[in-house]
Amino acid sequence: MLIDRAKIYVKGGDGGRGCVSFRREKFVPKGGPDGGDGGRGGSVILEAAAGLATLVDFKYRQHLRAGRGGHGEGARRTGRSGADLVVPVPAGTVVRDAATGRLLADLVEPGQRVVVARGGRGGRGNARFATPTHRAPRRAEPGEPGEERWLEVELRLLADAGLVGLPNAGKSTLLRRVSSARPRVGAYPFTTTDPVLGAVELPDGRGFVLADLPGLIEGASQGAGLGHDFLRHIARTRVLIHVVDVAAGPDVVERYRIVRRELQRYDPKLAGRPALVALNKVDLPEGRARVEVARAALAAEGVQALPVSGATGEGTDALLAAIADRLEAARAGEETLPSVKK
Ligand SMILES: Nc1nc2c(ncn2[C@@H]2O[C@H](COP(=O)(O)OP(=O)(O)OP(=O)(O)O)[C@@H](O)[C@H]2O)c(=O)[nH]1
Ligand SMILES: [Mg+2]
Repeated sequence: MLIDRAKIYVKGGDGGRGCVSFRREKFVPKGGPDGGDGGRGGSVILEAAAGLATLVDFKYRQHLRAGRGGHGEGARRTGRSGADLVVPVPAGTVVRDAATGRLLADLVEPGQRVVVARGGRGGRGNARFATPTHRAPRRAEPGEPGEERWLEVELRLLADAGLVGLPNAGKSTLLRRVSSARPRVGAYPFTTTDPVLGAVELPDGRGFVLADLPGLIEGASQGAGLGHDFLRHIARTRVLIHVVDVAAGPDVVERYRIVRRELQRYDPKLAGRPALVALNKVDLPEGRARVEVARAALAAEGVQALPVSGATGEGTDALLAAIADRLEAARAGEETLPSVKK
């Protein structure tokens, strides 16, 4: 199961204590102060890493602490710096301060980093407090404590294209057909509860990541069905593929509209995202009979619809090529990923 949310505690290392010390050398009876500074504490850093797909590690490791700074020593020796703790997270991780909800980072590309808890500064040793009138200070500072806080981390899918549609429309069957992903298929609604990603490769060498998403029902934007949990995930897909079961009844276009309306209610920007309709289950005679009417009606609205069957594979090559074309066009027209919505 995809665990895509976690709450974690992070604490930077405390700074080391400054040292109180006086020089003691042969032939130098009254040595001056030579206590060194404490070392600084390490910071906790989250770094997006390729190859990670979930936040499940945080279930077992909820408290993350960086190393503390070493204490200062005599002969003006500064304490050792505490080690930073670099924690790999999947690309697509959004990081918030749990107390305020403030967005701290949106780690999109592998290698991107954010310091989530700074280490404390080391305290100054007594060597730093010497003045002409006060030559033998016995004063040194304690180290500064490291920053600490609770974070909320959330993983958003970074799929190129997402399969959306009512429950049972055949989204998972389609993903199984066109990729090596193995989402569960069932003859009942809400078989899919967590998104599943599949890598799709076309004969012409093009490829993209396709996400199978949980079914969406009327009222989803208000939380019905799997509601927001589902909708959060499509925030970043570049192209939406509406999977409509043409065999389920004559109101094919209406079934597409229900889903489109919910997407729009959730986030008006989604309505403007490139979309295609897959008229699915054309292997069934009652389905095939409705294809042309539905196609014409959608074409009149400027929506491209293609007949497919996830069960037999009919039409899937043309669908994948159409998705790849749309992706190319979308990529060319956008510099950065669509922004995040909470
Ligand atoms: N005849 C036929 N049946 C299909 C086709 N695609 C899916 N089915 C059947 O439709 C039912 C639902 O398929 P799923 O792929 O689980 O549908 P889904 O859209 O992923 O459903 P949820 O995860 O519940 O939203 C299953 O019984 C499938 O076997 C198709 O192209 N033709
Ligand atoms: Mg499914």
